[in-house]
Amino acid sequence: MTDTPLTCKILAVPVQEGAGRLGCEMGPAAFRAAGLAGAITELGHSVHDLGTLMPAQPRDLHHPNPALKALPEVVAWIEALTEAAYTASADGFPIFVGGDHSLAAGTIPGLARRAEDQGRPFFVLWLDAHPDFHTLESTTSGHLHGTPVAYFTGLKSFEGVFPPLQTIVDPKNVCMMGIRSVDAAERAALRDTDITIHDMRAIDDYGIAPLLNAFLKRVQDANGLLHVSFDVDFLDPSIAPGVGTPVQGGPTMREAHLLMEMLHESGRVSSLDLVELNPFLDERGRTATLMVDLVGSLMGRSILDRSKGPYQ
Ligand code: HAR
Ligand code: MN
Ligand code: MN
Ligand code: MN
Repeated sequence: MTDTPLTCKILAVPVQEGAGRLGCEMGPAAFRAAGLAGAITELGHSVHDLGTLMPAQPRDLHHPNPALKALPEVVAWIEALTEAAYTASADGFPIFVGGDHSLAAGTIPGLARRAEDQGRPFFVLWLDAHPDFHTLESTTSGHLHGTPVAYFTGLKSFEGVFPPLQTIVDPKNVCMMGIRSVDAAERAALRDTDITIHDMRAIDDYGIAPLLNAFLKRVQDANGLLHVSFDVDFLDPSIAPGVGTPVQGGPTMREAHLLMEMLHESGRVSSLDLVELNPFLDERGRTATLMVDLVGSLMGRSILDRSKGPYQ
């Protein structure tokens, strides 16, 4: 357990070209309006606002899959993000506020490169209804927010199109939770990876806590750094309607808080993506507010004082 005050560095990343619906570019503003910074400082941490990222200059890029949408624009974001994530992770606790989930195709490679510089194994906890494991060939929607995991785990499809990866994330170090919408091509591809996938069936069967504990133990044993990539559609849409691709049957509010509190207690989390919040689709800010509450749990808020350990 750790209660060391963190220096959180918040970077706003208004990318929405990776998603099929407009609105994610308003995500950073909604997080700000819902009090993200205050929820963190209230817990004794400090917040450093890194402002708003701008994409690189889009280049002419072509790919044989005609379904692909906004490829040059998304690649331009990924280029800027990789650099920004590498720089921001030199010290402190970076929080990347999106924006759609194509953001993770930039943040995770930048963070992985930093971890490698530091000689630390790098782990990813992927909280999402979707595995986002399409290749550039397999996606039929063409929405690039459905591809980042295939890219940062080193699948060949992206070579010569997305920026070259300086550090590939070992699929054995990736754990997905909350998965419940998997396209046929993803299902087939996931059979051949070493990614740990806890779909909703597994969560129903075992519960969040034992599944997460097993992964956290692996991170701990390796003295690893842990990045959490939190797609808002991980949550059940009854509590988090403000997303572009809602899928019924997700984790409850209490399951999500439990997960975030356990992550806090592990002391292992070193960076965070908050993605896919779509304020156009939200209801009176309730999704943004819930997400800020969940960040509070990740940053150390608990119902009772747990400093003497649980259930004393
Ligand atoms: N698998 C679907 C597609 O590729 C949905 C993709 C992703 N939606 C997200 N990301 N919100 O998790 O179009
Ligand atoms: Mn996603
Ligand atoms: Mn998703
Ligand atoms: Mn604590």
